Amino acid sequence: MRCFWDERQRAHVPQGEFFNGKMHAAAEHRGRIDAMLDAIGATELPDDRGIEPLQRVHSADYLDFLRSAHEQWVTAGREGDAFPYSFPIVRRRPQAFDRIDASLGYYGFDTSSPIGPGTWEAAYWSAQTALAALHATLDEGGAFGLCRPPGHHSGSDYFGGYCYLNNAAIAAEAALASGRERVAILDVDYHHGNGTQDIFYSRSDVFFASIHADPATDYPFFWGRADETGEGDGAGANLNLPLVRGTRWPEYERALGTALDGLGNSAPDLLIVSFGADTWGGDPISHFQLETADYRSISTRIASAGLPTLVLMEGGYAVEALGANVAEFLSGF
Ligand code: OKP
Ligand code: ZN
Repeated sequence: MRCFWDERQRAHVPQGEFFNGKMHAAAEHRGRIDAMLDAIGATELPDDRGIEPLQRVHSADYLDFLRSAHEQWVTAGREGDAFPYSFPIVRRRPQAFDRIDASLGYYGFDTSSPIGPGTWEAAYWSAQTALAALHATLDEGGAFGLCRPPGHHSGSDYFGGYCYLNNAAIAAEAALASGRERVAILDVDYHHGNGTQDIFYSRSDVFFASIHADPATDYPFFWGRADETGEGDGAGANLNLPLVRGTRWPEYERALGTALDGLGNSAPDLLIVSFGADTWGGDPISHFQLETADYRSISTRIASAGLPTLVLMEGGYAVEALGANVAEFLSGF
């Protein structure tokens, strides 16, 4: 399986994240990259397909914000990473902002996702990596994009959950733009892919299925319940399968069967897998109990759907096992 990766994805160097009332070392750090690169071997560089594929998913004002946010932060006299700290709890309306503080809270939904001087560059090349792997998949039936930063928590006009650009959504839109009629996205990260869900919630051409920790107990808390099934044209095209903390392979396998049946019924031309290895038992921020060998079982089941399949990296924070878990997952294809 061809693997894509660009060294410019290292430019995002989060200085920390805020939760439980204090700063912690960033879970989504560059050590993850080396763990994965060591395990998967040779990678290829993405081409630069420009901003247009990003614009199919993200609003122009959000892209302008993301590109300039850290510079605005510095101009405002701040040091270190730009962090949101005040959020519009009431429903938002479009408005112009003069303060970077306001923009950060408007476009960001948590305090885990700092914007540093290299965040735009890294997120841009993470998205280009997804696009390169998409085109390899369209040509050859499958590929892996080592996306970092990840993407599935980012919506059309928001960042959060270590995600700034939604790589899976950008790949899905590019596939549609190049003539595919229907795409399915299967999200097997531990956390619900709220950004991807939001982007396609009222669309019938992109089916979204997600297996994740129940938002009753886990981040991102405000999305991911089973009764979120899509709306308008997208009614029935969103399938959430929340699972309890402590989930092991037997229960996971049942949910995977349900997800594959659901997305199979949508008759997609292409499957995009948002893959997180944070379902592993030893993950430092997550609470499922999958084992390394289970990743091959998951991917074997996915591969048996017989669809062209693009795998994109999302989370996975146990650096000591990340390489093995990713390699095990890819081995099933
Ligand atoms: C990103 B992905 C830790 C709080 C951190 C952010 C989690 C982001 C997960 N207790 N919250 O889906 O792997
Ligand atoms: Zn995750």
